[in-house]
Amino acid sequence: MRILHTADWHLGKMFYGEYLTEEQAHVLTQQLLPLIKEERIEALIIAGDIYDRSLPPVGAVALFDEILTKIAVEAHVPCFIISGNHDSATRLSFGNALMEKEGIFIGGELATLHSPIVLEDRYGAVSFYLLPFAEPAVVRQYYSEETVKDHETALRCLRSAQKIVQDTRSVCVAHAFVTGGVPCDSERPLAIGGSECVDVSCFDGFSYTALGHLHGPQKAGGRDNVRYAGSLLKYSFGEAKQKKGVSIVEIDAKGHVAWEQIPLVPQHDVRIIQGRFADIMTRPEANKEDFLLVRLEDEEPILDGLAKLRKKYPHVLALETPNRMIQGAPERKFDVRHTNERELFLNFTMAMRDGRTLSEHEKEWTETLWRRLWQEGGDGLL
Ligand SMILES: [Mn+2]
Repeated sequence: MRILHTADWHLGKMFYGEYLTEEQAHVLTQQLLPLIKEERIEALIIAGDIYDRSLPPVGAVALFDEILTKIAVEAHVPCFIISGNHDSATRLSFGNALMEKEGIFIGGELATLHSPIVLEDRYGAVSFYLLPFAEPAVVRQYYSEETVKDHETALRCLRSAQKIVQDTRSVCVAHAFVTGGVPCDSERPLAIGGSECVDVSCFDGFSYTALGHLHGPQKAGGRDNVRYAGSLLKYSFGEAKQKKGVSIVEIDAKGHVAWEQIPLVPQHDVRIIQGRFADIMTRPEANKEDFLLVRLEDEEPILDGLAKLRKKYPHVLALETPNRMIQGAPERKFDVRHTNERELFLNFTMAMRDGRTLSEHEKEWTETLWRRLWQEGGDGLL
């Protein structure tokens, strides 16, 4: 069976004040949907965080509606969806009993999870177990299970509450932080205090586990058959170097798994560019429309830097000036009473610039200033 595993779409995500809905629509309609046919996909999995927030903006709901309809009506591929920590399980589950008839299976509310959904391919049955994200307190109360105290015990409880079908081939869909995983800047922690981690042994016995939550594509707990597909797009500048995409998973007759990661390429990439202002403004740049973080290496302040940069790069979303930042609070060893004004200025400059002294050009320039101050009667000020 060939499965397309994707996760963490975060529809309705706002990135530095810009909605990414158009970008998301582009990769979903122009790249992900065509893959279903091209790769002869027999089942699609979306492993949580469909939306970026529990009450998503209307544009995000309209996009998800369009994509789901195309999956069911045009592609005719069964689709398994679970809610993640960003979704509202109840809202995501709207109409799920009706949609099951069209092959769309949504795991959100605990009340609807009783047994796996079984699909057939030419080798026989493959069972899909949906384990949506749920707060430990919710699981403990719903199942009256006092032993549920953290995310791991909650997940084990959800798993054991499902009727197990005797089969050789099975797929688990979950939204969790498996111990040892590498997080990035755009995931919201699952637990504040206490452990958000679950051990990979929670997924023992499944042929493949399709995970959501971590936004970088990776295997979990060192196992090739327990994987994060990663998010649809880059949702922070910390992810600038990551390659986003979907996993295509093939389960053979015996339940062995092979997988391949297929990249998704957005219209506007998320990138970091670095250099001196004058250089960045004059050098040739191919993708000026990308979403950019600009790291200016200049020591001197650039007046209206962001506005000037945006004339060339319309989507500069963030600006950093690392060489102008003060690292920690420097110790001030000078004695104001026994220091003349020039030494005082030099010491102040060094304190503000992490110990770097004046360049020759700056020395010349400040010397001119001192002279002007003296000549114009500035001695009264000093
Ligand atoms: Mn997520």
